[in-house]
Amino acid sequence: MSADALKREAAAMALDHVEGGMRLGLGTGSTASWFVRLLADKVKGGLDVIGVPTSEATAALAREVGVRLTTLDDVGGLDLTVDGTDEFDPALNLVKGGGGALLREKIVASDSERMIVIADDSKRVKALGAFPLPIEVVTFGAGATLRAVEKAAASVGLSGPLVFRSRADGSRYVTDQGNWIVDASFRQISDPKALALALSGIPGVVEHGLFIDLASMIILAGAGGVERIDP
Ligand code: ABF
Repeated sequence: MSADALKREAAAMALDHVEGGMRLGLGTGSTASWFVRLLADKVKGGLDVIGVPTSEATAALAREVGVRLTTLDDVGGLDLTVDGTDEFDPALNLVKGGGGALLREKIVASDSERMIVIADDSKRVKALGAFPLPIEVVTFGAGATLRAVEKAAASVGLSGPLVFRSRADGSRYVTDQGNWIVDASFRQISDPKALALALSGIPGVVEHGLFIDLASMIILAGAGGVERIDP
């Protein structure tokens, strides 16, 4: 089965956890896009839900397929967020942000009662870090922020190249919030909580892609079928 078919399988299983009247966080990325599309089919069949998108891309997709949208300000908290991930470890710590939406994704996930992560089995790792950690930084003094990130990483025994994410045309990638992203290749992050703490204290760092204690469960699609992984 192709990776895309696996992503669709995981997204379909997540729908089993959606009930009428729910306020949903709508994730970003190709797996989360399957969830939005399949959710729209249920909406056409009469399911009454409302969603808060985690990116402009997801907002556009939701509008295209007919999923009703609102904002975190207006909805007063979310029942469930369904989102993808770049990596997850045995403790269900996540690395997210490959799609550039980590800031809104973390805000939405943090304002949800539950977060279901949908993934194909390529995202499962013993330790986070093979996927470069996205770190969202303000554009002012970004050079100084990078030096501070290097120091913070070193304080927890990590080092590795820090690269500003760029677009295909070579220009700086800019997030929906107008910030830049640094991809940090730490290779193996043995203590994600310690790194998250060290990064969160840096003035120019808006957010990082370590999602600690946010995932309520993983729905994982692999060659052997779809399985639910709980903390
Ligand atoms: C998004 O899903 C991002 O945080 C993450 O990078 C992406 C995973 O992408 P995909 O589902 O396309 O593999 O939430």
